[in-house]
Amino acid sequence: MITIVVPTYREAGNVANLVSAVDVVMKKAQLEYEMLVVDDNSPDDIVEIVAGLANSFPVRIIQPDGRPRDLSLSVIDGVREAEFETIVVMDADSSHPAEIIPEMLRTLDKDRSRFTVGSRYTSGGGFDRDWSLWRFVNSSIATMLARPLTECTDPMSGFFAFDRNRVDLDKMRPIGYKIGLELMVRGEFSGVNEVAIQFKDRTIGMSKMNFAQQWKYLRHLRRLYLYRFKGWAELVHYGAVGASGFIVDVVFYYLLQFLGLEHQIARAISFWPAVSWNWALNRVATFSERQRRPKAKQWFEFVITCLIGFSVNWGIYFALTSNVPFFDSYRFLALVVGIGGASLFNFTAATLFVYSEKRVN
Ligand SMILES: Nc1nc2c(ncn2[C@@H]2O[C@H](COP(=O)(O)OP(=O)(O)OP(=O)(O)O)[C@@H](O)[C@H]2O)c(=O)[nH]1
Ligand SMILES: [Mg+2]
Repeated sequence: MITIVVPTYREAGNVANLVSAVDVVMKKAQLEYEMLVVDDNSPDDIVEIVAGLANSFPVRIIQPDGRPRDLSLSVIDGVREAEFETIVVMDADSSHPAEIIPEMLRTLDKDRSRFTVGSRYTSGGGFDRDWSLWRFVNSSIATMLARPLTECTDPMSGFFAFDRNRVDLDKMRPIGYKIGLELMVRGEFSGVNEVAIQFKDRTIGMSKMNFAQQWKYLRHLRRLYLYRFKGWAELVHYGAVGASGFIVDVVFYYLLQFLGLEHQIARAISFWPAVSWNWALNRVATFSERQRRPKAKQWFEFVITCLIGFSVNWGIYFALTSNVPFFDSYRFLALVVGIGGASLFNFTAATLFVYSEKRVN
């Protein structure tokens, strides 16, 4: 017994084809199922269409209320509402070949602790070749970025099957479209199995893929990296924020001189926008998966640790150049070691003390 969850938005023109295609396949394979259409209150007549189809097929529709329109949340709503433990999720636009469902279910049944994905990139898989170069590059980069998060070759796939008992739905925090990726990373699966699919482009209805969705995808990835790699991801993040803070520092240093200030004064002042920039970015980005603490107090603590960090920086430089002849000849290296030491000190203070140690996920 299987629940097939189909998220829809403006798919009135596709739903009848989908329902009959799936029914043929399931009957032939003698699989009992229900199809649950989760529609985000589309401005079309999908409700009436599904009501008509329900006379001949095991299909029903829900329209969740009171939250913004969202593909991933729709899938989660569908999984919650599903009658059966075995879940298949697929798109409504016939991009996903219904014929593959029985094979996906067989694969899932071999080991129900694993997540099963309909994959375009595993051997035997593929997609319509009339993609523009732009779309192809876009999709390849998006896929590559997610690869380190899972063992799946097609982490972007929206066609998958799993056992609902393996997922704590309250822990899912997707942003945007990639609910499959979210489930693979945060679900309690022992691994991923792939079944080859030929992906077809939609022929009816309009695409909802746009720049806003791609931006959301990057935000989602960032969140998943922080979840999966925790302290290491924070360290890399912290380094990138530090590098951007260096640019802020330099820009202010020159800008203030351009406005007529002495260079020593400019140097003393430019520290403040830079340190505040770093504090803010670390708050909203690097440590975004941790509980928020009061702003003013945290800013103050951040500044204090940076000042101590600077003493560490300067101390290392001083000690190396006065005691080690090598570093006295190559002072720039002493400067680099100093910055490295101070960064580690700052990161340690930030991770243990300035930003809460409590994670929200
Ligand atoms: N419930 C719900 N479903 C959505 C939403 N956005 C898209 N969908 C559905 O999710 C599935 C995938 O969306 P698509 O628009 O096909 O996205 P795509 O496959 O990446 O792009 P195209 O096929 O080129 O349009 C389809 O069944 C859509 O109807 C949404 O905000 N809410
Ligand atoms: Mg599609």
